[in-house]
Amino acid sequence: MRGKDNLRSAAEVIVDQLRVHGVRHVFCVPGESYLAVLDAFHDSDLVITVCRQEAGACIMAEAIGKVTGRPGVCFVTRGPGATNAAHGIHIARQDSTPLILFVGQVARDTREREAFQELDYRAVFGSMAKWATEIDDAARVPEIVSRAFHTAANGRPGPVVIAIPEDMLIERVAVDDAPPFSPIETSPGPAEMEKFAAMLAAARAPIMLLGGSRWSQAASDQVARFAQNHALPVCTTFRRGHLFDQTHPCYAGDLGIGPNPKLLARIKASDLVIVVGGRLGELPSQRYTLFDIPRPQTPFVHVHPGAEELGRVYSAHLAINATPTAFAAALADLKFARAPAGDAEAAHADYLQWTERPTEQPGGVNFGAVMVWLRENLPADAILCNGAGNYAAWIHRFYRFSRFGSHVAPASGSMGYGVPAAVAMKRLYPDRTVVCLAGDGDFLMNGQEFATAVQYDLPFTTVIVDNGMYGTIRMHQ
Ligand SMILES: Cc1ncc(C[n+]2csc(CCOP(=O)(O)OP(=O)(O)O)c2C)c(N)n1
Ligand SMILES: [Mg+2]
Repeated sequence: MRGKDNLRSAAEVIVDQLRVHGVRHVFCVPGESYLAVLDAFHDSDLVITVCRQEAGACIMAEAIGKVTGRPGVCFVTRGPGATNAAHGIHIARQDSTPLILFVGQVARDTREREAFQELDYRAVFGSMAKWATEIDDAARVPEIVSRAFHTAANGRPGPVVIAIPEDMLIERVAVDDAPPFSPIETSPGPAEMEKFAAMLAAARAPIMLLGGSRWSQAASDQVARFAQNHALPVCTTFRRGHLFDQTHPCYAGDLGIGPNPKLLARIKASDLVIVVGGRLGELPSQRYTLFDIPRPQTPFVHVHPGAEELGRVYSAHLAINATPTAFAAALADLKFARAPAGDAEAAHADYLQWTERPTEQPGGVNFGAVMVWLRENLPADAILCNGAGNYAAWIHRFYRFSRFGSHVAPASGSMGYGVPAAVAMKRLYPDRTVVCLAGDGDFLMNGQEFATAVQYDLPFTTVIVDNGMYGTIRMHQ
């Protein structure tokens, strides 16, 4: 996109960096604060989705980050655009999703006068984003955007916010593109894997809990093979059911809200807990009651890609700073003096018994039966998207996810997620079946993105569980 003078506007440099770093999809709501970027979009081959509201746009980008492991990208205008987009930033933070939000900013010579729609994004997003910054110098666009990709995707992934002053965007500069980024794998050391093997070999009743991000289909398959070889029961934590094939004979169930009491009993009776990828936050830990803090009573292995998460809540007997992908790959090389053996068969039988048939429900519609129908009729690679509400309990209990990325939903428990996530999934995977499941309250929080789906001809099915109330809150009351 260089002119004859070999110069590019900063906006063009930004768009070129997106291309360099492998971005294909950008979600946005336009704003006069970043017109130069809109012009640069026009001349690029990026696939742009113009959304109805910034919360929807940012959630779409977050959903892309969730299933690809590479930062989703969103552009919004300053002030109200940025505060609307905060919805998606908070989800990316809690869900450990790589995401980059670009926010238009007032011109540099008007800053700090509280100019039109001005906000200090470092302050506003300081505690919500993994990094919040502003680009002052057009020549540093490649450096800062490159750092944003690395920061968003490495270690424990999260959201990055970059403010881009409108006058900076039109400056013309001669700069080189940054080299393409790729997420950095953190691998477990041989000594750690040896210790892990010894702990597993000594255990009579081990259980593995999968969560967090930085997974892939290959990693999920590697864990499944390892589990099968050692009869190791594997459960998934809240909203991470797609990390393990739930039809696999080692699948022990979903550890979230209202889990199978037999699964809880099994975890409490286990003599080795192996947490891979997740933080074991408030919901899967059953409000932090499952394990003692800081030192769990049960031998506890914690594998996490973010070093700062190890020891933050749980002081594990063995902490391994590794991505789930690298840890899963290392499992195949483990050597055991005595083959470990778990009780996967009984654990899976408990799971099947808990989920086989929908429970009796009052009223004309049994949502459990709807989920059982969906699990029997949807293709295995169908993608289910949802937000928050009591209705989601039936998804977790009765659906059987079998592929990585087939459940796209917020571990942060944010309403309004399903519709924008479904738009993003259909945009990313036009040939796959996408189903949005939403409560009546949930649907209307970002339901306007239905218009985006229609505009871009993105057909997906939405099932609205209409009980005429914010049922979750009624329940708590
Ligand atoms: C953005 C957001 N706002 C508010 C809440 C609090 N909240 C959690 S569930 C819920 C009600 C959901 O209602 P609905 O979507 O109709 O589902 P139901 O519980 O009735 O099945 C509310 C208000 C939330 N989780 N997220
Ligand atoms: Mg409702």
